[in-house]
Amino acid sequence: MKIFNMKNYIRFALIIFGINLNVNGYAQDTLWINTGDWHQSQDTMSVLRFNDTPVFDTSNVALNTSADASLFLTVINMDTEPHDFGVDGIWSLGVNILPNDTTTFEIPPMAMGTYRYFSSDLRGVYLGLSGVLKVGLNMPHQFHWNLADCMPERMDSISSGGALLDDEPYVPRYFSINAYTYPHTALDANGYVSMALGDTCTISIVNSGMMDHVLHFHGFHVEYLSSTIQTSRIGWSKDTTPLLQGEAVTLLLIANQEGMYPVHNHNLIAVTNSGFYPGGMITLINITP
Ligand SMILES: [Cu+2]
Repeated sequence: MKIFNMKNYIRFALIIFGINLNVNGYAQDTLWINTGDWHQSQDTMSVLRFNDTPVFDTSNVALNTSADASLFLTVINMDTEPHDFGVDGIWSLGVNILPNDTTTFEIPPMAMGTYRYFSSDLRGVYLGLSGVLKVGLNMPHQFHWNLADCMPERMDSISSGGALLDDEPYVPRYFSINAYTYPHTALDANGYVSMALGDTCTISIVNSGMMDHVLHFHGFHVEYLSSTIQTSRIGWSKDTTPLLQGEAVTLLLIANQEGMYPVHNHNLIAVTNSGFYPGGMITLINITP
């Protein structure tokens, strides 16, 4: 039996509390795959989330690691079905995490930027197992927007073990940022950008949806620091950022003026909740003196 020395004990304690620790050139983190309900307008959907505790939270947790170290990730599957796991464009493992089982694997060091981590199986894709992985972002102010589009009929069918229902056209009814839809996006401390004049932040965006999305910034131009798909945009300064399906980008925002400014999806359907405007993918940038 292995002797449990103090260093291991501290490391173990930190893992239990979901704290990301960098010891001896590598980092560790733990994700729980939790099941729960997601309430939107008149719909309640059974969904899956990656959380940093065994308690269901409506938003997938954002992972944060440094650029020069491996990340040892432990995933605990509380779902009734097995799930795979991968990071877009970087690595896809033959990982299969059985129900009520735990798997630990290594994500090798990656370049600075934002990446998507996710499960690619049907339940994972449609019920919400997709999150933001931030690598080497050192800005004191950091925000993230995990974009999703949701069609309750398909989700209900998959959730109950049924077919994908892809004979019918894909008509999502909800469009969310970190699983919040406007006006509730203002309650999301990870997504609602609140800073003082002169501050600078990064915004890590992942498109976890089944369609492309385009975000329009009012008041600011943002600079592309990274992209997993449209790499030719790195260094561009734009007020409109298209995100292809599955894409992850890092934007730099400099708060060079005061006031409250909206950021919204340029597709008018995506700024509705169940067909009613305004809703969906709208959030705010609030810059105080
Ligand atoms: Cu606009």
